[in-house]
Amino acid sequence: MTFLRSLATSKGDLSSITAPPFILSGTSLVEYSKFWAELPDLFVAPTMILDKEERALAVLKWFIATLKGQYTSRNEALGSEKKPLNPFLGEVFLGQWETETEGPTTLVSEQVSHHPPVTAYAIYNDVYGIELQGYNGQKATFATTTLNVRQVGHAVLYIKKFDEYYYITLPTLHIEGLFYGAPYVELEQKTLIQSSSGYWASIEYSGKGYFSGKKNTFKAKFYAPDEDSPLYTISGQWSGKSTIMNQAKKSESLFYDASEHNIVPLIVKPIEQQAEYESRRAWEKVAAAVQVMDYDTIHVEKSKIENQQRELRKKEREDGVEWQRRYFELIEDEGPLREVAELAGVEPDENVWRFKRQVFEESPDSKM
Ligand code: HCR
Repeated sequence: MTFLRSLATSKGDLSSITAPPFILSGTSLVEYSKFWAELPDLFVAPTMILDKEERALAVLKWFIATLKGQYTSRNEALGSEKKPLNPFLGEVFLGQWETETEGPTTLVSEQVSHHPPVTAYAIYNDVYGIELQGYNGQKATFATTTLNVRQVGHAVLYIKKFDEYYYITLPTLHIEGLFYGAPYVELEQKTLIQSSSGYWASIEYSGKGYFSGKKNTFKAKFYAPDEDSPLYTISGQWSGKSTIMNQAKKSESLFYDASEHNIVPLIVKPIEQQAEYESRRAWEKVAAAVQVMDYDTIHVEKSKIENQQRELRKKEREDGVEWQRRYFELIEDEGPLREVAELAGVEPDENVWRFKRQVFEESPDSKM
């Protein structure tokens, strides 16, 4: 009950929620950017497709494939959703996927704001010339026993060979099962994926019982530029199987089957080689205490980090300086991104977090 009360008074800031220890995770939210590219073959697949329509469909397939990791992986691995550690300003998470066919795919994720919390990320593969950049924060509201979470931010996928952008909005979600101490995520409302080529898709989510008796279901409509009727409709479970229907031919076939794809583990530097602002090194003692449910140590070690951060902010205020983000900068949103957002009918953000790739590549952090 104390926990539910803390949710009710959290005022939209997820970081202020005090969760009971059995719902705590030893993983920081800054790590969650990795869920975008745990299937590197699907991430790079669109770069090899010459036909615009087929390429936009491959982007849609990759996006659907990312959802299982993003929204159900903690449940599958740990039995329920957990409250991730609340990243501190300047916390960085770095890693690389290395596969024989796709070569290296690099991840750079950084906490660029603490109040409100915002994580920015860049994921790129130079062998295939593809890059994803994005940022997200969350706004939460609590209703009876459900936590509603609206995601703020967006992701943009860029394919170099075709100079093509895909503007991706993020789904709203809610956390169920809180009353029983077994939280899980359900997606709701929709995602838009708008390509600069004009092709676009709208994906509508629902939980168990709305579209069908199954959980994690979606219905997507895929449109050609300036068309009102969809070329394809895709439906099924994003954590399982989905099928695609060609609307003209009325023919149906398999679109995606999550059980046929295994995630590629991200390679992260050993903790001893990480800088002190890298996530797993910074949270090492808290994560170890979470593992063995040593609540006193969790509290002591978390407080050390929080106090250190408070001291840093105080010093910055005294010196009249602002924290310098390492690998991202806030820039005015101009050019192609603004255009794709407008094509998607989405109000473009005034400012967006952009990856400073050169700064990253010239830093020791980029050496794996
Ligand atoms: C809502 C959530 C934190 C935010 C997580 C986000 C939205 C972060 C960006 C990723 O790209 C996608 C993503 C996936 C997660 O599913 C989502 C988290 C699920 C739970 C967590 C809450 C803060 C946890 C609250 C837990 C209860 C027990 C208080």
